[in-house]
Amino acid sequence: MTAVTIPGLDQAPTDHQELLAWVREIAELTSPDRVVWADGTQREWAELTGKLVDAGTFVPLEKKPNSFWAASDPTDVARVEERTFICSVDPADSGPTNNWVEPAEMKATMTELYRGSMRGRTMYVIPFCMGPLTAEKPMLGVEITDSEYVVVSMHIMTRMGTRALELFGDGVPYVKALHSLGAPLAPGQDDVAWPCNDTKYITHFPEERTIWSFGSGYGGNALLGKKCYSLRIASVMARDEGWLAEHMLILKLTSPESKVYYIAAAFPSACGKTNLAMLQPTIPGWKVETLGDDIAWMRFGEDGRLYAVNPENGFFGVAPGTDYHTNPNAMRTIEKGNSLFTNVALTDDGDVWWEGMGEPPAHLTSWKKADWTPGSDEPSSHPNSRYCTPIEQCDIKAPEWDDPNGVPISAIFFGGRRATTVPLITESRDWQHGVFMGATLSSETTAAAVGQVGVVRRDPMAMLPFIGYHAGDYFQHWIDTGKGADADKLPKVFYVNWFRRGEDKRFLWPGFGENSRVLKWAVERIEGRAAARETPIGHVPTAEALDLSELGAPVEDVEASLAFDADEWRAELPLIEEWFAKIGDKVPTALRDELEALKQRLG
Ligand code: GTP
Ligand code: SPV
Ligand code: MN
Repeated sequence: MTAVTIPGLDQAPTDHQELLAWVREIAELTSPDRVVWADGTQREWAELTGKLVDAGTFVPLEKKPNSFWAASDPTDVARVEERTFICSVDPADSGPTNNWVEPAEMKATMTELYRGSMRGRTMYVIPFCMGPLTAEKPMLGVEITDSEYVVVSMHIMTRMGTRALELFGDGVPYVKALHSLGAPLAPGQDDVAWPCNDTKYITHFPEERTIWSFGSGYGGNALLGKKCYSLRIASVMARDEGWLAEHMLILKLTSPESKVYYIAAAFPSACGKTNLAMLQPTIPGWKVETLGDDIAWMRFGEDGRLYAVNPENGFFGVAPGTDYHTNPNAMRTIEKGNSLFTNVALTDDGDVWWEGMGEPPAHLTSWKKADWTPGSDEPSSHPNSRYCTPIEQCDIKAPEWDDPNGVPISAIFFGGRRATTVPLITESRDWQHGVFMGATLSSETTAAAVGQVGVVRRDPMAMLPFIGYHAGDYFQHWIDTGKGADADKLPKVFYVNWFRRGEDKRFLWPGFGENSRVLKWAVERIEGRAAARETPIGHVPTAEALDLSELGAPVEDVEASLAFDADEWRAELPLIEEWFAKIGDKVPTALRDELEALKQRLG
């Protein structure tokens, strides 16, 4: 049998036979017009962004250098949790929180979808590395995609191209990640600005460390190094190898005495990670620098402390609500250019605009590509619209953000979006209690995933859509992580809620830069200096224990944000029980003990 000839297929910049065989197999299945290996150069960026402008996918911005505006298909705007699958060999390994289909059946279904799915398009092969290239064991992957938007986004979000390919070798593990828009073009058929398919699958084969994605061009569904690899597949690797892959920002906090603390924080999607990671403190003498805004990989160092690395190379941040008041550091980062903006509004003079930026201009082009004026019924930007920008150009990046050894974590924050019940900050009693706080974390749903917004659900460790295996086993893994460690060296665990509301529905706590006051209290607790009152749910500061100097908000609001209400928490107990019932037999005994103890304390 003669091999199929596809231009570019035989011009690979590697002689890695196993990789070449996979690339050939996919090319033969998907039938692209040509194959291109992404090299990650500026020339490639210029060529592909040019191609996207010609296709009508991108509009170059007049006001920001080397930056582009894109509007997606209105149906392809967020992660699709309903269409996300963990196809473990044993369904029990996928657990009650994931969708599961038998792997062979899923492969058969998706193979038919992929057959010819790249016709009329270019198939790109993107070698990439999550985390520093200089890591002892670099975390490699290859994404095959037929989307130029994905290639240029991967330029920002990952270390990719030649510098990653150089790290590949015989027997060096890498994750295979296959992506197709599912929008083949017949000869002469005109393309659309945002090709995609109504049928979508975001599928993971955890034992094979393989990802198959079909039908969506949106970030979390298509940039497969991000949630698919760095959380769903990596959480399985982490379970097997004794580390943690978490949906966490990493920040560096320096006190007025020049003492450094690294803090990791897990909040569900669109609940404040990027904003906290780039926080500009309002209290004098304190400094925050950023290491990462979405994902942390953590493992114990030789000194027994937990060290965190950010696997990403860019920020894929929620645009609405971001401005010079809330997140000046993000604004300064995107101002430098080299950024992509998806589903925000376009101004008439070639800049981007979104809700939260202050007074809107008299006329905009909305994310739906329609005329928009301040009187319009709908927002100009989709609530999950995003900017995509390199960490490298963030003025407040910590110099050690790219250190393969990571940074030692002093505190872990879990947090959610709750209008009631959950105080501004609560310190856990110990690691096991902290794991209980994380495992029972609740939050109102947001626009970051397709579905209803504002519904309270349990989102354990902010990982509900990202745990690549059984949630009960994942909780046990967290418990075990603490058991093997020196208790004094473990991070202290806190539970925060920036989103509590007063009776008039207003946020009680001003948030954003003012959250520095909460960070200060947490590190003072670590130092044994700050006061707290003991409540049945943990240690909560009194208003006096927080530094409230020159805070604009009324002290009654701060007190209300810190309130512990036993009735509200008693009402929470059946919800936690229901959640544990869903997880079933695999809820660790340690967490059942914690629930019993909480019940006792609540009386
Ligand atoms: P993902 O990128 O989806 O994982 O989101 P994220 O967790 O990084 O959330 P982000 O920081 O982008 O914030 C999401 C939304 O929450 C934005 O609209 C912010 O303006 C808002 N937000 C962030 N921090 C605060 C805060 O301290 N208080 C209030 N009220 N809103 C906040
Ligand atoms: C999230 O939803 O948590 C995000 C955006 O960070 S996405 O890349 O779509 O996952
Ligand atoms: Mn996220």
